[in-house]
Amino acid sequence: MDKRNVALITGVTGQDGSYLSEFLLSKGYEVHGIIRRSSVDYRERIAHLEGKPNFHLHYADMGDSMSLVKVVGKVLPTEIYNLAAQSHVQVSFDSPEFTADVDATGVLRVLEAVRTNHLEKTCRVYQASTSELYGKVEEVPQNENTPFHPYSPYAVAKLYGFWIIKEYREAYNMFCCSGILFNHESERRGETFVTRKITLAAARIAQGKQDCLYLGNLDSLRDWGYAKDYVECMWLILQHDKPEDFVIATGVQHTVREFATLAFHHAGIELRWEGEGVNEKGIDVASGKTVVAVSEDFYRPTDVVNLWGDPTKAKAELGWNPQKTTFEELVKLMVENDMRKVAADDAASRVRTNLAEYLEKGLVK
Ligand code: NAP
Ligand code: F7E
Repeated sequence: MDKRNVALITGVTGQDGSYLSEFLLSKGYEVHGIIRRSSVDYRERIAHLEGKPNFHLHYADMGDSMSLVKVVGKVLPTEIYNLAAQSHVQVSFDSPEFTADVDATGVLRVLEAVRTNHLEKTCRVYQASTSELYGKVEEVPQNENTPFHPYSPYAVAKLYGFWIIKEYREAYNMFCCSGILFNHESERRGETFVTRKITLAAARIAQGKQDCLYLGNLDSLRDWGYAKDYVECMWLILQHDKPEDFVIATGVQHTVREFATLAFHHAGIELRWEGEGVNEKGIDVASGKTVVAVSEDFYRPTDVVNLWGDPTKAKAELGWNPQKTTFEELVKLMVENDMRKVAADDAASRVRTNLAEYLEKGLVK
């Protein structure tokens, strides 16, 4: 049995990769991450980790098998966390082929890199699966036995990832598992996902730097948790005595409208909702101004509207607490973070200002 604790994280620069790196370093792991070449050399979410003795980065790409085989052979990981993905559902409608290559075939490439290096017996693999597999839901709430009904190119690609992990577990007796994670958010969430888009806009509107926030489907229901709590579960899944798949969720559901109402409240703006569908508006009770409006630009060709996870198995078998950070605490911490960021108005936030203007005009989804 290999007693070393060496983790390889794909997607290390993402929201989850950055929290997972911190978590594994605190547990004494040697942590390796793969990065892809970018014209910008600043990796905001992991900048504070770069240069630490147990933290190492390697160039590779999920679309390039040889690069993955080489990194796995060099690092000889005892655990791989496959988090890399084109993770934006809306973008998967614009770039479906790229999404399939990275999110579906990419998983196969990681598994084959393990086999090519003969690490099947010593290296455990975690796959970042998703509640999007339930898609056009066939049951509410969703658990490990709920049938899948993927409803976007992203979800279809992730379904391949889920099944190829299961196949390699059975065919080659590998310890590989999927965490079926419901939406999880944080101060580090990408700025075009709905929660962060809302908290950033609420902070900007409260500070007079933006007039209105445009959103799509306000009725969409999500089970939102805190990313920092969820990365612990990824690790617990790989420490379990047998390789199994787990639903990771809070067990609590809210609409996009509820998230926005609470976020604006924490930014000091009380909202009143008027109208329906594309004509619905969120009005600032104090000023009477419309600060939230609906734009069809943010409607999806097919939208997943009723996600609600049942974390009973993770609670019972992994001892994980799904309510460590509540919905109310999550929204508050995200808004407080963005209030500080917007107020700082440094060079970095000026770049974000441009993005916020793009978001406001519906140019970036
Ligand atoms: P994220 O912030 O979008 O991060 C995605 C990561 O994947 C980034 O590090 C990105 O690198 C990397 N990546 C993308 N394409 C790549 C490629 N071709 N080669 C190498 N790296 C590539 O996503 P996240 O929110 O942390 O989510 C982590 C994983 O969990 C993803 O697989 C996502 O699909 C899945 N998931 C997320 C949620 C959620 O609510 N957050 C829920 C369920 C499942 P760059 O920085 O270079 O772009
Ligand atoms: O959308 C609605 C939108 O983009 C949530 C990824 O991490 O979680 C994430 O995917 C809901 C959808 O996340 C806007 O139509 C309304 O119904 O924040 P989102 P997502 O699509 O749920 C899953 C679990 C993953 O696996 C993914 O990687 O909000 N919505 N108005 C909007 N969404 C966006 N982005 N922007 C809007 O203006």
